[in-house]
Amino acid sequence: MMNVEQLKKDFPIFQHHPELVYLDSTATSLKPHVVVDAEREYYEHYGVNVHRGVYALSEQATAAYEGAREKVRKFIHATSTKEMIFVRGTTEGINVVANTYSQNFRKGDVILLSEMEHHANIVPWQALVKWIGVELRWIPVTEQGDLDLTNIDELLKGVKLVAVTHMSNVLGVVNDVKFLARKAHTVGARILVDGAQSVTHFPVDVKDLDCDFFVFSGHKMLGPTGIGVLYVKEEIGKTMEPYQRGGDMILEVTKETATWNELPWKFEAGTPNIAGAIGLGAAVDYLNQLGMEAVWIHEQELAKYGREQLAHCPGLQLLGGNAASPRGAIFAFELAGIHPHDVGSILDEQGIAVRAGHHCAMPLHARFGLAATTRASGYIYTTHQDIDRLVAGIKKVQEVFA
Ligand code: C6P
Repeated sequence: MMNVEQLKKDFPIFQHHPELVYLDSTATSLKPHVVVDAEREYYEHYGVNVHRGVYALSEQATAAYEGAREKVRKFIHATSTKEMIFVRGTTEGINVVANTYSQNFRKGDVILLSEMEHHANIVPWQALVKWIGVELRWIPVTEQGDLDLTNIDELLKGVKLVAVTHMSNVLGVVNDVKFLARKAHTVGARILVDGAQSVTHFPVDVKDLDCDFFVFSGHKMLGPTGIGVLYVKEEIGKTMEPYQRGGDMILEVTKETATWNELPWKFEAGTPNIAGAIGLGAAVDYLNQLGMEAVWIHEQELAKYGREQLAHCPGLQLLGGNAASPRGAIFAFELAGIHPHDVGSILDEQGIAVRAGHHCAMPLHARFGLAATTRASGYIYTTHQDIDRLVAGIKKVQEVFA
């Protein structure tokens, strides 16, 4: 059982805003001291470049940067650090694949997405419709908020790549990507899993899932902004062209041509986000200390409690409230007759931070006939009292608009 009140002391933001009810962790998580300290220590004690210098400080920076890579490798159970490419975040990770792996695609090839994708897992593929003439196909979402896999065999015909989210940033549902990976592989397709929300909330084993690509962002899992990971199975990474070209990603350059460095550095052109990677490593250490199983138990309890409490709010409709899939503490809802932006503003006046809008998932909102919702989302530092404050805050909103 996690001691949330004790754990909150690790997060400096609560010292600056003791009354804050932070329910926007799906957008970004708060950062514990250890992450901020790890970045500061790098800049203050050994803040030099990696892979280049022959002096001790540079070796120290390189060891810390590559050490962070090893930590994230272990965290998602990848086989080798060659499969762990540091990128800016989920968005960049997906763009790398869309820009380079797409060299395998031909006109008429199909990419299978789902209706619950974040725009980051839609828009890069739409570019390939224009550039190559691929077709996008969609796994529907049921009224309850689950992926509708009834016709999955039909949907998979002609598919070269399945690109799906592991956990929806709106519905909070967890999709069975292991099943989808097996299905994709039976038709010779690859699968990319958007792990932006999953890796933060429960244990992930990319080998067990057998996904070909897995992407996530550091800032949603207690780490810094501007750092994330693209996991690519080594046999696939080897065949892919670099995404960007420049320093550090080369083996040899002549006036005419160049050859590429080994994996993963082939995909890391230029000076990387060294401090960010080290900060992410510290976030992984922190999460490991808590234990990801414990994080998920806390999250599911919070999800259950939140659903029960929100059910008492008259006129509140939870998106995907009856989904059968496992789910985390993400509550996107409509309040009858009140615009989500008004809900968000009045909650903010009460010290409750939520997100209002389409949450970068417009096709999903369109699926439910909505333009926007209010979204409250929790994480390891979220308490039942935070949920109670939200429910009281919603009542206040309704009083204002009565
Ligand atoms: N979702 C949200 O408020 P970046 O911005 O690259 O770190 O992550 C993009 C992304 C991709 N996939 C999923 C499932 C996501 O939830 C996100 C980020 C935030 O829901 C910010 S829009």
